[in-house]
Amino acid sequence: MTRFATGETELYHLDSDPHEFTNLLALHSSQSDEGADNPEYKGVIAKLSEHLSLRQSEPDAEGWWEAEDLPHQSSSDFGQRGNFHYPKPQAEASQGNVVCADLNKGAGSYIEFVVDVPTTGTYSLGATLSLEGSSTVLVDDVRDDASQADTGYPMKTVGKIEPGSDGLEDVSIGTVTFDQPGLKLIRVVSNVPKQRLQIDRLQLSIL
Ligand SMILES: [Ca+2]
Repeated sequence: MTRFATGETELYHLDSDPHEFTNLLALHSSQSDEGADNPEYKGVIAKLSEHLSLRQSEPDAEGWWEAEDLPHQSSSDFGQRGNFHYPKPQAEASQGNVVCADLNKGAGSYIEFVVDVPTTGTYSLGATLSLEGSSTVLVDDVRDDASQADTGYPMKTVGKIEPGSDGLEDVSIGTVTFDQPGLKLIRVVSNVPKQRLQIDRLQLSIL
């Protein structure tokens, strides 16, 4: 089962459909406005929902979110397989963990995070991370639009970041103005064919 930050739920039978081609809830949606209400799957959805750890985190007093606590996904979740992301313990990291993303499906591969921004305004965006190649950071409101998951979807560019020292470092990415509160995507797009990105935390400070 997959539940998106926007609330949509998908269900796949991984034994018979390992590549997740057939969303069982969509298959039966003609019988019900809400696929998840289909009696055939209601029990399994209720059971799997108990295991979901997704929650919307709050930033600390200085506007830092731990990357590992935020909903995140890499471009591999949609279409081409070949990118991977996973939480990874790291002694020097804030809260002892980073999100590690192996972006190896070419330039345009990305890792993105969802943050809940309650206040409109202009913010400076920063991060603690390490990267192996040049990357561009984009933001957008979370929209109910499947094409938003596509590489090349038009989003606001906040800035470009370049590899520095070997370890984690604090980088200032740029400024961004949010005209409305709510869920925002922060997407880090690789500009090189292959690299490993490690993201410890993200910061939005209102200017
Ligand atoms: Ca962290």
